[in-house]
Parts: sequence; structure tokens; C-alpha cells
Amino acid sequence: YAKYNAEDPLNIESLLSEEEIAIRDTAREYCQENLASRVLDAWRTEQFNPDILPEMGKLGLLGPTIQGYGCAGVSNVAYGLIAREIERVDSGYRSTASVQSSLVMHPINEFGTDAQKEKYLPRLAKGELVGCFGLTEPNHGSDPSGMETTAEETDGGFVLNGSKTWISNAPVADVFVIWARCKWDSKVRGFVLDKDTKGLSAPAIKNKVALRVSLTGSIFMDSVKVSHEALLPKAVGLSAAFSCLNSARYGISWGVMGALEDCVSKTLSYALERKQFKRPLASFQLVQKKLVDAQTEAALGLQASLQVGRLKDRGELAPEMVSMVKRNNCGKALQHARVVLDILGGNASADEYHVGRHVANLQVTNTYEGTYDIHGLILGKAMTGIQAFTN
Ligand code: TGC
Ligand code: FAD
Repeated sequence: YAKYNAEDPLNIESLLSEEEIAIRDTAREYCQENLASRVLDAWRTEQFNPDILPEMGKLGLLGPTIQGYGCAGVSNVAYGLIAREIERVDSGYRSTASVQSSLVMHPINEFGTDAQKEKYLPRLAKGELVGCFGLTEPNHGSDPSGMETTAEETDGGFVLNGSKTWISNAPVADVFVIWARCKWDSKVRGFVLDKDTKGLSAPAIKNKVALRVSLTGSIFMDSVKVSHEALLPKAVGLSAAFSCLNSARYGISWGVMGALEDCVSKTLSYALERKQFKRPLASFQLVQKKLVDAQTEAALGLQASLQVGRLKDRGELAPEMVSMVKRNNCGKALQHARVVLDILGGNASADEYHVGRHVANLQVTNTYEGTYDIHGLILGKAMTGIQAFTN
């Protein structure tokens, strides 16, 4: 028999290429040395650190699957491994990075003109520009097809009106990918707006109880006039917006497993050291069960995301596969992070023990990019052939 490695129970290492392992190790070293040391201060102060995206850019962690434009051009599995390492520290850091990569660089690369790609991608890859993605609106979260933001064609360009809410990176964004319904044919299209455009504002949503290291904001567009060059010409229909979500949701499925792994590792160390009734907590059967249940779900979830990543790399991905791993991994991460938090007893309430922060963050990951129940309904529709979103 092989020797069981409790830190990699199903030997995922054996399924990764040398390049993927090297990228994972680079990301892990950066995250543990440079993000873990900053996370508590950032969480307490809700401050965005402008150095972080450029640091990630230098290591090739932004838009890593894109070929050219200064991007690394690596596999989707490598992208997942990066998300896992960042979220091992905090879901908010992963949010900042995955919005930049999947929700801003991806649509510009997939749906943009050569001029748009040249203008934005190299600087987004370096982290010199920060991007955000505005789909959700105050009255339309799970049902973006009802969006009220409009685009109207005028002399020399378009005028956008409307508002978006709960938008990651918006308060510090230089580049806004905005989805709007076009008045001339009622289709949804994507636009790229620059920060200083007249009529565009993005105030921060303050005092969040989760994802505090990532800034979130509203976006207001009051007769924002842009030229024809702002239109992403190939981003027609909601399916274009959903293609960005497929990429980001896939990354989240890896990321939340990193957060859960960190919860297991921190509570295991605590359980081995802390004694009650003259014995380490780790010696109690109920405590062992909590740890093993959580570790099992992390190991299984990673295998599932790896398989989806390999299929994505081979061009054999169905979006429903992403719904399955996004839903299951986020749900399991939240559920089990919450259970192992009990092991910390009263210290669960202290932020320097970190697990409570992960639990708060994981509530958001289970909500954004399609809630747990919405992904259940996407899968239910695929299974039964009956859509249950509306009557
Ligand atoms: P439906 O009629 O089903 O579809 C409309 C069109 O889209 C196509 N489509 C997809 N294409 C690619 N990938 C997918 N996953 C797709 N899902 C649907 C579909 O084929 C159709 O195409 P066409 O050509 O026939 O027009 O759309 P619906 O309006 O009934 O929507 C149903 C539903 C609920 C599945 C969808 O609206 C949904 O996914 N809702 C959840 C909303 C959501 O995920 N929002 C995310 C906002 S972004 C965010 O949260 C970022 S957080 C990032 C961070 O900080 O990390
Ligand atoms: P609602 O759609 O109002 O849903 C509320 C509840 O009702 C949920 O439990 C949902 O599952 C349930 N529900 C809704 N419809 C149905 C139905 N048909 N059947 C059964 N149950 C249903 N959006 C962006 O566009 N860009 C971003 O960068 C971004 N970042 C975010 C960052 C944070 C910190 C947060 C919290 C959100 C972010 N979002 C972003 C928004 C996020 O995608 C939405 O919050 C999410 O899609 C849910 O929409 P909602 O909040 O309007 O909830």
C-alpha cells in the first residue's frame, strides 16, 4: 500500500502536471508570505491594499489562462489551483483576483476588439488597472434578465443609464464591464467604461460583515456617454455574461475548498494543543468526526473541480458541471467550516483564530455568482427538463 497523507488524502498531487505544481507552489508561497500577514489588518479596517494586484500580476496570477497580452497562458486547472491558494488566506482576496481574471479580462479577451484587448489586457494582467463587473442590480440579482440598465445609441456612441449594486472592486475600479439592455433591439450587451467618464460613480458599500478585505460598491450611471469603442462587439445576449460566470464560478469551486482546508488545518492544530478533561481535544471522538467530515468534503470537492477543469481544458465542459461544483463546494465549505469552528470554543469569536472570518466569507461565496438554490434549479432543469425559476 501507499502511505496515507492526511494533508492530501486522495493524492491530488499525482494528478497535476509539473507546471501546475510549480504554479501552485508560487501562489502558495506568495499567499502565505504576503497575504496571510496582511489579512487581519485589512479585515479590521476594510482597507483595499493597492499593492496586491500588481504583486499578483508580477507572478502571472492574473488572467492566467489567457494566451498573449503578457498573460501566462496556463491551464484551467492551474487557474483553479491559484484560486485555492488565494482563498486559503481569504475569500475576499480571491474575489478581487477572480473578478479581474474571469469577469473583466475574460470578456475583453473573448468579446472585445483587438484595440480593446491591446488597450486593457496588458495593464490588467500587470495589476496596473483594476476591473469590475456590473451585472447585479438593486431589483435584479438572481434574475439578471430583468435588468433595468439601458443603453441607447446616439450620435457617435451610446448613452447608459441605470444602477448596479454589490459590485466587487467597483470603488477602486479603473475599468467597468457593464451589462445593459439595448433600447434598439432589447438585447443585453456588454460595454467597457473607463473610471473618469462623466455620470459614472461607484461609492463603496461599507461595514460588511463578510468579505471585508475586498471592496464592494454600487455603480450609478446617469446619462453616461461613451463612444462606439466602448461596446464589446461580440458580447450579445445574456449568454455572454453567463460565459464569464462559468469561468468565475469554476474558480470559486476551487477557492472555497482552500478556505475549508485552512479551517481544517487551523482547528486540527488547535485540537492537538488544547486540553480539556486532561486530554487533547483531538482525542475526543466527536472532535475527530468533525475534522474528518470536513477534510473528506474538501478532498472530494477538489477532485470534482479537478475533473471539471480537465474537461474545460479539453473543450468538453457543460455549464451545468460548473453549477454542480460551485453549488456543492460552496455549500459543503460553509457547512463544514461552521462545524469545525465549534472546536475553537470561546476563541471562535476571536478574529486572530481566522476560522470565524472564513465562515462569514463562505456565506457570501454560497450566495454570489448564483445562490446555492439557483444552481440547484439550474441542475433541476437539466435533470427534469422543467425550468422552475418562474411559473
Ligand atoms: P436562460 O433563459 O436560462 O438563458 C439565457 C441565455 O443564456 C444562455 N445560458 C448560458 N450560456 C452560457 N453559460 C451558462 N451558464 C448559461 N446559462 C444560460 C442560455 O442558453 C440562453 O441563451 P440564448 O442564446 O438562448 O439566449 O436565462 P434566465 O434568464 O432564465 O436565467 C436563469 C438563471 C437563474 C440560471 C440565471 O439568470 C442565473 O444564473 N442567475 C444567477 C445570477 C448570477 O449568477 N449573478 C452573478 C452576478 S456576478 C457576481 O456575483 C460576481 S461575484 C464575484 C466575486 O466577487 O468573486
Ligand atoms: P435575490 O435574487 O433577491 O435572492 C434572495 C433569495 O431568494 C436567495 O436565497 C435566492 O436563492 C432565493 N431565490 C431567488 N429566486 C428564486 C427562485 N426562482 N426560486 C427559489 N429561490 C429563489 N454581482 C455582480 O454583478 N458583480 C459583482 O462583482 C458582485 N460581487 C458581489 C460581492 C458581494 C460581497 C456580494 C454579497 C454580492 C455580489 N454580487 C455581485 C451580487 C450577487 O451575485 C447577488 O447577490 C446574487 O446573485 C443574489 O442576488 P440577490 O442578492 O439579489 O438575491
